Amino acid sequence: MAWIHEGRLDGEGLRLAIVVSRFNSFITQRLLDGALDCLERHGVETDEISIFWVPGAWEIPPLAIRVADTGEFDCVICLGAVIRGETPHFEYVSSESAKGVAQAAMLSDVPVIYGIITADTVDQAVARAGTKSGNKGFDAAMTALEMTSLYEAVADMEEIGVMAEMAPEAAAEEE
Ligand code: INI
Repeated sequence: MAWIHEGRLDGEGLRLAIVVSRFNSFITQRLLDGALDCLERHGVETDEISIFWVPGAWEIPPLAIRVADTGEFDCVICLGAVIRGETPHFEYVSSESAKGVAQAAMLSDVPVIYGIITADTVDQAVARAGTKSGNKGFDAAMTALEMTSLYEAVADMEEIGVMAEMAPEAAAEEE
């Protein structure tokens, strides 16, 4: 039979960071509210959550990786809103912020979650920030809980594996 590994949605005892951008804050504030609602409903203590405001989505990845590297947090959630305008600026900001968060996630020891909305219109962005299409901040926070628990499960496996190599009796006790 296969071993199934699934993340738990239990935030008790977790310390979380949220990096959120001020640009389009009428949307990002709603994403932040959704994320906080999710975390608090799942047992994360309010004073275990740190919020870092940055100017725009472009600035999210460089700060997110630094926050992750402090070792102070179990997970970093990135929230932003990039809305298409009349110029190609949208393409640069949306693709670089997505690539940057992906890179931060690959390089960090803790999960770095992508909760940046990219929308063609303000209506589309509003729909994803707590109206017709749910709240992408809430969704990002759910993903954060799930991934944090999976990272912990894998770290526990690695620890038991290392112990097994060093002292088989100690590993057996741990299990
Ligand atoms: N930043 C956003 O977060 N969303 C946008 O829609 C946006 N647009 O379209 O310009 C945006 N630009 C600012 C950018 O993120 C940087 O803050 C700025 O270029 C300074 O580095």
